[in-house]
Amino acid sequence: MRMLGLTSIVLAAGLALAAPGHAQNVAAPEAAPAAAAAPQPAGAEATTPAAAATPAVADPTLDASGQPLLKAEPGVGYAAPGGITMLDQVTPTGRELHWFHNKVLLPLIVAISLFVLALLIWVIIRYRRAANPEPSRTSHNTFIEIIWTLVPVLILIAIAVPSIRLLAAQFKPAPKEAVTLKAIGNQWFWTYEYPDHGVQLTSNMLKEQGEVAAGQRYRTDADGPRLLAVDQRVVLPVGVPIRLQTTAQDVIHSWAIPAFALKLDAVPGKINELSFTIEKPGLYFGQCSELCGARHAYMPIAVEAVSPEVFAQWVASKGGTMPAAATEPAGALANDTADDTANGTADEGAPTVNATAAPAVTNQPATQNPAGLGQADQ
Ligand SMILES: [Cu+2]
Repeated sequence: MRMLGLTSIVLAAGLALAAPGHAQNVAAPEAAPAAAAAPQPAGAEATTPAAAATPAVADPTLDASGQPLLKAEPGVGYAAPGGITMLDQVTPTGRELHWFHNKVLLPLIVAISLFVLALLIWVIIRYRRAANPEPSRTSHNTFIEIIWTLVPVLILIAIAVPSIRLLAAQFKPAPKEAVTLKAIGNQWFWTYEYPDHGVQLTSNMLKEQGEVAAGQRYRTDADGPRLLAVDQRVVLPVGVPIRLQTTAQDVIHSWAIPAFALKLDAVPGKINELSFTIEKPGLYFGQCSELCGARHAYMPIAVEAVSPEVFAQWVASKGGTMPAAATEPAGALANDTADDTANGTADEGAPTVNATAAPAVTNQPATQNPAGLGQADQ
C-alpha cells in the first residue's frame, strides 16, 4: 500500500519526486491501468517522459502503455467455448500424455464398452426365457476363465507401462542449467520467485471493470479471459528446462497448467518439485487445483512463454540478473542487458525488488484483492 501511494505521487508530480533508477521504471506499467480506468491523457503523458528518461530495460512483455503484448487466444492455453478435447500440449510430457489419452486410453475404453454392451445385448436376446426355456447347467469352463483373467491383466499392463513412464518423466530432476521457478500458494493469490535470477512477483486475478473502484486496474481482453487473467504473468523461456518448485504459506494449493499437462500440489512446509520444458511461445492459463478456501476459484495462473532472449530482458526489467552460466544463446542476452546492468540497474534494482517484495508475500490482503496491489512491489 505504501508503494501504491508512492505511485500516485510519482504520477501526480511527474518525475520530481520519483527515486532514480528502478522506481522510474516502475511507473510505466503502473500508469497504464490508471490511464485506462480514467481515460485522461494526463497519466499517459506523465508516463512517456518517465519511460524515455529511464535507461533501465523496459518490460518486453508490455507495450508502451503497459498493456500486455501477447493476447489470449481461445483454445490456445485455455479452453475454447464448446471445446471437448484436451488442449494442445506444448511440453514433451504433455504431448506424450495427449497421445496416450487419444490413441491408447480412449480407443481401449470405447472398445471395451462396446464389447461389454454387445455381450449384454446378446445375452438379453438370445437367452431370454422365451428363446431359451431350458437354461444351461454349466458352472465352469476353464478355457473361458483363463481368458477373462488373462486379457484384463494384459490390458492393465499395457496401460501401466506408458502411464508409469509418463509419471517418472514428470519428476525427472531438471538439469543444472534449468530455470528455477518457485510458485508459492497463498490464500488467495500466487507469489513467484526466480531464486537464480533475483526476481520476485505477486500475481493477482484481475477483476472486471464493474468490480473495482475508479482508477484501479481491471481486466481487459488483452490481459486474458475473465477469471483467468492476472495482473502479473509468470514469464518463462521456451526450449529451456524449467524446474518448478511449489510450496504454500497457509493451506494446500496446487499449481496446474492444462496445456503443460502439469499439476503440482503446493504444501505448506514442504517443497515439491518437477520439471518441464515449454516448446512453443504463447500464453498459457491455469488455476489453483486444490480446494483451498473461499476464493479458491479466484487464484488463476498465467504463464507467458517467450524466447530466452526476451526472458533475459524481462528478468532485467524486473531488476534481476541472469545467472553467469546463462540459459543458452548468451550472445543476445549479454548484449541486451549488459549496458543496462552497467548503468546500475542490477545494483539498485535487485535489492529494491527483494526488499519490497518479500513482505508483500504474506501481508497482502488478497481477500479484498484491490487490483494492482500485487503490482505495487514491482
Ligand atoms: Cu489455492
